[in-house]
Amino acid sequence: METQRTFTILKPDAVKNQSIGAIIGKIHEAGFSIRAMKMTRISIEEAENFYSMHTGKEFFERLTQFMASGPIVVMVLEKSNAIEDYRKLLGPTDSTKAPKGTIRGDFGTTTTQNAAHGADSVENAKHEWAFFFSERELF
Ligand code: 3AN
Repeated sequence: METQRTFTILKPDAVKNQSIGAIIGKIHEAGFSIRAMKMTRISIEEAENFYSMHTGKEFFERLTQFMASGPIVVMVLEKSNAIEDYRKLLGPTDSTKAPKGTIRGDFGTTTTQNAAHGADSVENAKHEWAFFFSERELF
């Protein structure tokens, strides 16, 4: 299987709970290498844009307010089959249904506060990391 890249956000809950070290450890243990990483933040408008596919849904305001509520850590991860394997490592969207051993099972608490985001396709991953990283920040 050829090498693939994915994009992840460690969400404000993970940073606030001091879980980012453990999550990065789990990411490394699962065989991903980190090709870009930074701590940053997004505005509510940027969060609305990032999650525009969920505009109008019952949880949209909660989600965008939460994503803009504090620092986040953004990363580009590389591995064979990275998109699918990282989503498996994340577990399901609802943290309460995520098995132990997954990132959301171990570090998330709800459906909104679910510790991390993972891109769902190669195209979306590239689009998402291009918003956060310049060429010189990608390795
Ligand atoms: P995933 O991140 O598992 O791919 P998406 O893309 O469907 O899930 O949803 C994006 C984000 O929106 C989720 N990570 C979660 O924080 C939030 N979200 C999705 N569905 C719900 C829901 N029913 N209630 C609350 N928040 C939700």
